[in-house]
Amino acid sequence: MSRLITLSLCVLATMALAEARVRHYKWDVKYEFKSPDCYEKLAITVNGKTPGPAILAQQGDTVVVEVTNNLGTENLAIHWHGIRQIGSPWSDGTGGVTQCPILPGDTFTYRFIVDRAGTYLYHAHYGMQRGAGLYGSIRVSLPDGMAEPFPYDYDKSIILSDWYHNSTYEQAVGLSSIPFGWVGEPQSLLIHGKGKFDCSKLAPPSSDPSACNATNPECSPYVLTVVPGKKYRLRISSTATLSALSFQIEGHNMTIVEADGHYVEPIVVQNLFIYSGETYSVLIKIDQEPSRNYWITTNIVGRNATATTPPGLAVLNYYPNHPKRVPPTNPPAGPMWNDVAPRLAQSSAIKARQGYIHTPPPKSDRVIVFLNTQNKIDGYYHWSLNNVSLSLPNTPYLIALKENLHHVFDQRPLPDQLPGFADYPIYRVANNTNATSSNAIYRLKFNTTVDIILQNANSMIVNNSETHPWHLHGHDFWVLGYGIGKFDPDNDPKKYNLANPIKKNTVAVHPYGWTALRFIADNPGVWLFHCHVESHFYMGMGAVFEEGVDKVGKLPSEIMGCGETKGFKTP
Ligand SMILES: *[C@@H]1O[C@H](CO)[C@@H](O)[C@H](O)[C@H]1NC(C)=O
Ligand SMILES: *[C@@H]1O[C@H](CO)[C@@H](O)[C@H](O)[C@H]1NC(C)=O
Ligand SMILES: *[C@@H]1O[C@H](CO)[C@@H](O)[C@H](O)[C@H]1NC(C)=O
Ligand SMILES: *[C@@H]1O[C@H](CO)[C@@H](O)[C@H](O)[C@H]1NC(C)=O
Ligand SMILES: *[C@@H]1O[C@H](CO)[C@@H](O)[C@H](O)[C@H]1NC(C)=O
Ligand SMILES: *[C@@H]1O[C@H](CO)[C@@H](O)[C@H](O)[C@H]1NC(C)=O
Ligand SMILES: *[C@@H]1O[C@H](CO)[C@@H](O)[C@H](O)[C@H]1NC(C)=O
Ligand SMILES: *[C@@H]1O[C@H](CO)[C@@H](O)[C@H](O)[C@H]1NC(C)=O
Ligand SMILES: *[C@@H]1O[C@H](CO)[C@@H](O)[C@H](O)[C@H]1NC(C)=O
Ligand SMILES: [Cu+2]
Repeated sequence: MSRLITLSLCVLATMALAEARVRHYKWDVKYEFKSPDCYEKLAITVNGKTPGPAILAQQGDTVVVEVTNNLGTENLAIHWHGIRQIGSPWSDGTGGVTQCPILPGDTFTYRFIVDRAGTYLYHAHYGMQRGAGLYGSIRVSLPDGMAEPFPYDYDKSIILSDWYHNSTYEQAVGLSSIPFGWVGEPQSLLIHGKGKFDCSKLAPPSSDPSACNATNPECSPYVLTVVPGKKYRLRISSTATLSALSFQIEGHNMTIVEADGHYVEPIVVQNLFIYSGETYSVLIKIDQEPSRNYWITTNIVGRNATATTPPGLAVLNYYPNHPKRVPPTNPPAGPMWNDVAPRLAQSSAIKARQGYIHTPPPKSDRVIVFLNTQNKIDGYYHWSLNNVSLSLPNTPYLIALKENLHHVFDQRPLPDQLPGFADYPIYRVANNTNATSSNAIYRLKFNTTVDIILQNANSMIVNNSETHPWHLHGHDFWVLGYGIGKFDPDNDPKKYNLANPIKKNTVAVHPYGWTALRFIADNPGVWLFHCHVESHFYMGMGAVFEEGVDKVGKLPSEIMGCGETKGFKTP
């Protein structure tokens, strides 16, 4: 159970005189031995759990989370994914960008307003910690008296993730070594923190039955008990470190109605494709033969994990059947992992719901084309945007910019387009794969409209281009369009959807494809924009945007204490 204390009730001076509450949480973050897929290893828990406790709040509430770092020897920062942090950019929880990390033994208080109803996430944002299990859901309900545009009887959250047996340290060391040590495919997929690894695959001593115990209740499958005849809203989200996923419920179609906190014009699907950092709500009707249970499955798409990672399995339990009763069928096979077309089609089909359309400005003030490439720097593998791989400075950008510490990062502007982009060969391994590393940032003119074109390319492996889910902090963006091939700056913008584009905070760029986004730089602060694949971001796949930092209020001294800000922290 989460320790939720409603601290105070206060009346907000809004026109409607709505009641806004403070939702106060106290979190103890530590390492514990856990067996989410039957294999015992260290996991980061929040109040003893992974996934951590759900944050439940109502639109307009203030969420206060007092985080104590009991990891012992490791720093910590927690990001509130999808919450824009309007007026509280120092609470974004991005280590190196908006705050110094929380030191072992310290307590840090995040305080922010959840200004829009919807489905969001939280997760660690320091090093590769998310992969150790620190994640959970944030569910923001509508104000009293307001109703969703779709009826349902029950509301449930399911978080999907992938799971590795190696520690995030073993992974990080491999990624930053010569020779390069790739993390490989995950050992398991977890549905709401539960998976099943085949212990018989292990050699001694790991095969010790106490270290991998198939009957450990911690790895019994996740069971969703449902009542026949009812309609369920399932809030599906992914915190996967690497895997792009598809999600299915045997015998049941799903109607997508929400994406990243925005209503979707309903579409019916059999496979929900979901990329790390995305959240969706789907509606399902409990209308099938009621005398049995059904499989809930998730599979890896976009990478060939057929020999390495079994599908994730959970059970849709039709009440009053026994929840442990195994469905009488084999789990249905997922979609073909290497078939990009249905994924691109689903991405393109997600549009804003009629009646809830917020149209984008018809034109942008600036267009940034980000060529996504895999590169080498001094023999080490990296990922880059326009040939620049992001490295974070010791002093977080928000503090450096607000306190005018100009020497702590490279002040030179970065290119809005790679010189020679038009001739760049996106379908093959580039001749010279060397890139540069930089901590320089993009400075956006406040309140201007910015377009981002994500351009995918071949990696350093022949005939390979990966799927990258891109996440923007501090904003939602409109998704204007997708395409396969090289973006054509003269003709492709004519095909943008300006009529009913969905707003999101995370979006995929498909293999060899491009994705066009638009947002308004109207949230004073410093915001990370990055690939949500944990290892890709670790290898530099990101950029930083500054906008209106002069309008940011006084920074709390609790975010200081590292780099050049050591003396700034008042005891
Ligand atoms: C774990 O990491 C080591 C290197 O640190 C590597 O040799 C091994 O293959 C990895 N294990 C798995 C299961 O990927
Ligand atoms: C495996 O887990 C079961 C259920 O908790 C327990 O009874 C059994 O003793 C465990 N086996 C070993 C070898 O630890
Ligand atoms: C799901 O949708 C497919 C395609 O539209 C349809 O053929 C099928 O009958 C539907 N299944 C159920 C259970 O409604
Ligand atoms: C995927 O991997 C499996 C097992 O390693 C292999 O047999 C298969 O050929 C691969 N598929 C493709 C399309 O490369
Ligand atoms: C790429 O980097 C490597 C290692 O730093 C260096 O040896 C090589 O000359 C570089 N190649 C080019 C074309 O600059
Ligand atoms: C890159 O390599 C390809 C194939 O080896 C060659 O055809 C092409 O001329 C090279 N391009 C440049 C710019 O060096
Ligand atoms: C990327 O940067 C490296 C190092 O500065 C340079 O040698 C290379 O030509 C650049 N590549 C492109 C495609 O601009
Ligand atoms: C932002 O720009 C819009 C449209 O140009 C304008 O209406 C609005 O007042 C501006 N807001 C701020 C804070 O400058
Ligand atoms: C890469 O793809 C091209 C075009 O489909 C094909 O001709 C070539 O043989 C492939 N190369 C490898 C190494 O698979
Ligand atoms: Cu990526």
